Amino acid sequence: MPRLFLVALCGVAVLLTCLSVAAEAADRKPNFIFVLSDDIAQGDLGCYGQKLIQTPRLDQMAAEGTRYLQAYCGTSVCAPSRSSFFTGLHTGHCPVRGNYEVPPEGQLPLPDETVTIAEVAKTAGYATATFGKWGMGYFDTTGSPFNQGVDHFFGYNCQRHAHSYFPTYLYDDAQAFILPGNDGRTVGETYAQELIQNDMIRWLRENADQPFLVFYAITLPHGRHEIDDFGIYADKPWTDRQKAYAAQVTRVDTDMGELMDTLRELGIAEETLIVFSGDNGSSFSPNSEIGKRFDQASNGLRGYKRGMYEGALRQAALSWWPGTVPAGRVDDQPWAFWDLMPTFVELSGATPPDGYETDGKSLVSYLKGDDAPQRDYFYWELHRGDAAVQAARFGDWKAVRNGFGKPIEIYDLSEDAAESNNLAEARPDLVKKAEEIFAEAHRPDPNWPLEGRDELHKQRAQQAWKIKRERDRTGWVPEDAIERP
Ligand SMILES: [Ca+2]
Repeated sequence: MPRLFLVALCGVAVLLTCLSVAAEAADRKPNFIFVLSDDIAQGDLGCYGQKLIQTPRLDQMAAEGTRYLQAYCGTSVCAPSRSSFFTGLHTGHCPVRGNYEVPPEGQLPLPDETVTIAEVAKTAGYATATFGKWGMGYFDTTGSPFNQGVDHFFGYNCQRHAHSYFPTYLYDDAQAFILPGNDGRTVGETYAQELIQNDMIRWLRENADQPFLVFYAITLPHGRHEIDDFGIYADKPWTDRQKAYAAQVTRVDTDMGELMDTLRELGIAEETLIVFSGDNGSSFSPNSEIGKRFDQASNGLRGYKRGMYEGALRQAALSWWPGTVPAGRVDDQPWAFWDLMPTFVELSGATPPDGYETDGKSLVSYLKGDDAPQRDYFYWELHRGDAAVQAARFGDWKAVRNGFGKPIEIYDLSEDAAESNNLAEARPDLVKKAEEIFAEAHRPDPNWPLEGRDELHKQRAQQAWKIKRERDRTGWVPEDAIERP
């Protein structure tokens, strides 16, 4: 009897230990890492059909997680696309709706009252960090990462500064430090992505024992196509630009591999959701030097970066969360960047401030294998130099207006994902519906007028040109820049 009693007691002890481990795991709020690879497109990755560029680790991420065919970016250029993720708003509501450069460096800052995913994360006790390209305001403005909920930042503040992969300086938090051997104009000695990736991995290791939110805005493979090593492409019969492009994409792949390996090594892979995505469609016309070589448009979608057709808006997107996100799922339902804020709110149990309203829907059950949430419509606008363009998707209908006052085009995505057959003439009812959506979704903002915008945009373009000329002429670096620590 005593022996049996002892066995029973041991059994209870084991059960209690298991329960307490399970409770600890369940209590721990999941980590969220959003990786935004600048200008990467579906057609760049092996798991979407790319044949020449090697992406084994992202293909592995897709096999261990879910790959999306209709994941939509915020809009089809950098600053507003990332702002849409950061605010949970579509670009009819978002305070940033185009690329808008301001002196001495950086982009139009997020206003003080903007509610960001990082601020929401802080209220739920998360550590927060951003790596790579910020683009939402310089450090002395309301759009500084440190005014918007970010604990730690490492990388470039300004999008134009991020055009160089061998810049003269980077930032560790708000402190600029000099990179010797780089002139910011061509290939130099220190590859910025190397430092950024290393700092990201270092920070993860230091923060692995608490829940964290990471926004990893990788600048690759955006132009200029500069890299320190062509790697496996060195002997290909391609132009140097093509080799550099392929090597950049493979570099993103290698770095994602290191990220997954690190999470596994730290024992937190099963508590960490990674969403990997491009910020806008491919930059390349199918007839360009890179577009022709790598055939990124093989998915049959129309358009590319800066446009409103599906090729500009649908991203390469993967989710990975071992044990929670189904492995090997390939999903053909639509969602968009502004869904990631409410998704994170649900995952973290955070409470956004009173009055905050997202345009998105939580994707939590969808990530786990259910259907995508239903909604009335998706909406995009983009203020380019030449026009303010708009698009909406309602059901399988897609509406595009390539500039205010221009005619609305209508496509049926269920039969015509390539948007080749404009149904506007045959379906005035759908044109009217699109007009109503455009009117409802666009909240007027003095920075982003749809009408009478030409003079404003001319001034902005002149300002950006002046900033660039001045920076090029003086080799501008921040006054307080220090030697690399
Ligand atoms: Ca971009």
